[in-house]
Amino acid sequence: MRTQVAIIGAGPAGLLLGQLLHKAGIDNVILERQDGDYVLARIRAGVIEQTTADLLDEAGVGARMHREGMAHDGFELCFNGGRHRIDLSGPTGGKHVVVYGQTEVTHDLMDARKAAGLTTVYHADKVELHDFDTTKPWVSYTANGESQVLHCDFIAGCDGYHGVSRASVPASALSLYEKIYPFGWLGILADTPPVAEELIYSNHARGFALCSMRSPTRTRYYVQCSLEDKVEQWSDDAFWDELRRRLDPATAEALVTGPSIEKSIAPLRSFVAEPMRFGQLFLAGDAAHIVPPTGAKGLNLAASDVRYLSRALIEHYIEKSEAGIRHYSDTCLRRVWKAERFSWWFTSLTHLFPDQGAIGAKLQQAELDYLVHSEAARTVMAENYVGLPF
Ligand code: RFL
Ligand code: PHB
Repeated sequence: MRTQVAIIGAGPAGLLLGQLLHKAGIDNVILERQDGDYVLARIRAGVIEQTTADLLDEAGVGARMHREGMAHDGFELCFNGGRHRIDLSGPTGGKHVVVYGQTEVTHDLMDARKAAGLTTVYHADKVELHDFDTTKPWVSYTANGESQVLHCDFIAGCDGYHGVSRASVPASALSLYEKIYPFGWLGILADTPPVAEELIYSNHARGFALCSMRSPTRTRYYVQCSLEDKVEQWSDDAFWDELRRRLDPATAEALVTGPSIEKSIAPLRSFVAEPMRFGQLFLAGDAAHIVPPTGAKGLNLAASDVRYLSRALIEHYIEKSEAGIRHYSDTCLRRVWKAERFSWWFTSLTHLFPDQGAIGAKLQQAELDYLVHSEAARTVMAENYVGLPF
């Protein structure tokens, strides 16, 4: 088989890239290790930045997001027993975010890919990348037990943190930056009405909590937990009790609980691999960088890489210019590092760190108090939360 761009991974990064390239008349094939249902079953991101929403529109897959997604122009910070609103649209000239699950984005992209008749090979096993330091790269894999070869001009590594793409690059060509946080997030999904109209990020002496949602009837809540915790140890009742303890009394009182329909623990990590291009191989999304979820930047960063990469490839094929390809890594990384900084800072401000001591807690309280009472600080928060401009 031959294609112009071989895309490894059918997560949001790979699917969105495939759709944008297809719209520009560039042929692409996606190789995915899992099946579509597995990809759709992963409950992950919930907050879409305006620029990501614009890109989904550009790819022609934004209609359902506009219909069913919930535009939020603020969120709340909870600390010291009270809730304080951070306005997003005032300080940013009317920008907002859209609360719409990653599962739904992926669904919309899969539907569009199917409707366009584009090739996605699910259950692609033993994917290996070859000769990407030449102009004739190729990918080998097995499908239905048979060995296959995909010849291409470029390879887009959109296969997440544990994928094969970054692992195929010689270690000596990579610089890795990593921070592992000493806690995780225990998340649950429930068919209950959201406790408030907007998201609530809570700093509490027992640890961080987040009240998020997927729809007016479906909620997504998180509590900071120990890395040693196992999901099975957390009954629904234990989760709800812990969440209530970490909210202010009025919010705790208003919380509607119910049986969980999903429960999982995610570790928190900051990670960047530099550069993001090796000859004809490009890394995009979680394959190149991870942020802790506080601030909801992961999916949005994946979309921003894909925006740069699709434009670079369109420039190459249509305008016969190599400038976008040459600058891809540097351009992405400038934006990546700013999102890394924001996600690290927001995590540091809201979580309980084992070594922070009494002084650490007091310093967090002082910064939160400053944040909600300073227009300058609120503007910095809003500008980063809605997504920095391109
Ligand atoms: P993905 O989604 O991991 O997809 C990679 C795909 O590649 C496949 N793959 C392979 N295919 C072929 N061969 C191989 N050898 C392969 N190895 C892997 C995988 O099966 C998979 O289908 O990466 P992508 O596309 O870069 O997308 C990144 C986002 O998924 C991620 O950044 C976000 O989910 C992060 N995130 C959030 N981001 C936000 O923007 N807003 C949020 O509110 C938000 N909340 C979250 C999050 C991530 C979380 N977890 C669980 C890590 C909340 C949580 C709890
Ligand atoms: C979510 O709804 O899953 C979510 C929302 C905001 C975040 C992280 C996750 O900062």
